[in-house]
Amino acid sequence: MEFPEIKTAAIKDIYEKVLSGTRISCDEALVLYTEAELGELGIMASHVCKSLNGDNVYFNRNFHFEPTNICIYNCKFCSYKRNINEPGSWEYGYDELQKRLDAYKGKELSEIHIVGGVHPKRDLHYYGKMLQLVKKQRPDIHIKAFTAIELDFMIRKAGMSLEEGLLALKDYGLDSIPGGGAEIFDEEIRRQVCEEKSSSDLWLNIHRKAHELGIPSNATILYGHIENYSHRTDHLNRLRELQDETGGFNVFIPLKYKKENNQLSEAGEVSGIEDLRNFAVSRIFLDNFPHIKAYWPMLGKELTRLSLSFGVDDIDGTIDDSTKIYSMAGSEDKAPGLSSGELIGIIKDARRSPVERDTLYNIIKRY
Ligand code: V47
Ligand code: SF4
Repeated sequence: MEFPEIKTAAIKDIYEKVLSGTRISCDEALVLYTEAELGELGIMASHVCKSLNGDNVYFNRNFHFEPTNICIYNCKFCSYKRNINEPGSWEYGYDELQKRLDAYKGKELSEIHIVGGVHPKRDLHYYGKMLQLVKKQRPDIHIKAFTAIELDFMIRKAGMSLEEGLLALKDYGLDSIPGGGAEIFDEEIRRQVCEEKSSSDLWLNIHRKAHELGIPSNATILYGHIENYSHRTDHLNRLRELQDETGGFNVFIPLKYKKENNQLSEAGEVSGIEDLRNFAVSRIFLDNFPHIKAYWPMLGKELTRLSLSFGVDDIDGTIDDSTKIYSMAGSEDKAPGLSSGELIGIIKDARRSPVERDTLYNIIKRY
């Protein structure tokens, strides 16, 4: 087949593979990162995206509950972490959770996302009771909670094995695991940006075990700091291999590094073009991930709109002023919240079909 609009032979070969549904290699992903024009990436990524999801772009109705920003770790990219009693630290317990749930009484909602710092004094049972509280009040909503890093600590603190801990949390009400804590799997870069954090192998093992026990999960990458394209490709490859093994990942979420108020600020932030490039290569490479999510509180509304032409089919949820991870790192939205009407507007602007979903991508309503 001739592709007159495509410049180089290497890209033409990859283009043919992508159009015929053939998996690309790590070397080919590197070629895409380094040589492909943005337009070429958009065409390939949209092809993969539409072959998996048609015109659908998903969103959900959710809110975030962040129990604490007190954390035993010191990731260099983190703007959020505080020590116990440090100004700006917070701890929200059962009463605050109850208040948040009360505020949603009678309102449409399909998910609560619970994530926070690794508090030195809290174990699995403390958090398990939070899950119980949510399930008691709202048995209808899905609980997506705790990154692999939080899980590792709270399970060890409770003196349990990984399997015992995950099963206990499932009993308490855990439905799925969010994608945070993956950061960057390359051991040398991970050492430089978050040395103390659970290792890459441990992150992957926790997700593997969760999948085996019937707990689905999400995956992320933190990109745009000191890593290079090979590190990103290696990260994607480790995820693709695990997904081949278990099939338990729902969605991949590239998280753009934001530079305010943290120790990596000198790395700066990558451009919007780089964000689009990264969405597209991720979509093309991760052929076994059903969905790619643009997390709008981090990207802003304009880039989120554009990402829909670069392989993205999910723009997360209404969130409702409830996450501080990005606002503290310099995102333009200080109190993130978009109504479902605004989310639908963003999707329609890209001439795609808005679909409200639950956490597992079951369709709730088409607009
Ligand atoms: O692991 C921390 C990231 C993650 C910064 O699963 C930063 O649906 C950018 O994982 N700049 C936690 N990113 C959030 C997360 C997440 C978010 C939305 C949806 C889902 C999901 C998961 O936030 C951390 C880290 O990678 N992060 N600091 C920063 N300065
Ligand atoms: Fe703690 Fe998470 Fe911040 Fe790392 S990114 S310091 S684990 S809150």
